[in-house]
Amino acid sequence: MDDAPDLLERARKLFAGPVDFLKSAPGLEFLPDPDAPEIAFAGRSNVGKSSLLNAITGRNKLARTSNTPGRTQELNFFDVGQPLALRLVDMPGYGFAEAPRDMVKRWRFLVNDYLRGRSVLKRAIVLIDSRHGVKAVDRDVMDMLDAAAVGYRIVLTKADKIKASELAAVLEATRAEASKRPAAHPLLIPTSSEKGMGIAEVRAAVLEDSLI
Ligand SMILES: Nc1nc2c(ncn2[C@@H]2O[C@H](COP(=O)(O)OP(=O)(O)OP(=O)(O)O)[C@@H](O)[C@H]2O)c(=O)[nH]1
Ligand SMILES: [Mg+2]
Repeated sequence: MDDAPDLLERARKLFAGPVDFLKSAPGLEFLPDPDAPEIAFAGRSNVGKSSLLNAITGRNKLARTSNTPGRTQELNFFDVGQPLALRLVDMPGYGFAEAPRDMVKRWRFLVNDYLRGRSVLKRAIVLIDSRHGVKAVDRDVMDMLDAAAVGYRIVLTKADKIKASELAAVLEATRAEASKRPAAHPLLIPTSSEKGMGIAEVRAAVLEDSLI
């Protein structure tokens, strides 16, 4: 971990530079050419994927966020750095009960097929809401990633919404789950997009993963 401060600083500089929306892909046939490393943000609807993407890029309205689950319905690609260093992918959420069944099915296939089959995907970031911990749908996605040998990091979101003692407990429980999973990174990152907690660490993790 000797290079950790260096990585934090490099990541800070990278994300302070150009970040541009590239395209929205409603299906796998619309994916951009696989010409840059990709890091994808996955997680249940409303967990805070788009908000985290905005927080790490320091841009409030880059990715659309909403109180209503199901805001993000396509794979959205964002180019980071000039020259292009990496691509962030904001994904539709899973486990969204109120959406029409066929729509949910379509998103699930899109997310799963992308995660399983994308050659330039370096790592997925699986977001877990600190208030709720790991749910059955999260386990389904992690099972799929483990089976496909796609590495992923677990990031806890909305840490500002719970007490420090509750955060410590959910971190411990989530760490115990992660340790049993072959493709999960052992280090968890607690975050708050609202308060800026853990954001520098996520930037560094994304940069590090892009270099794999
Ligand atoms: N307090 C707090 N609220 C947050 C945080 N992150 C996100 N939210 C709120 O949670 C709601 C959902 O955030 P989004 O970023 O749109 O969630 P998403 O995972 O992209 O949702 P879908 O696109 O529907 O899958 C919004 O009202 C955000 O303002 C956080 O760190 N703290
Ligand atoms: Mg979203």
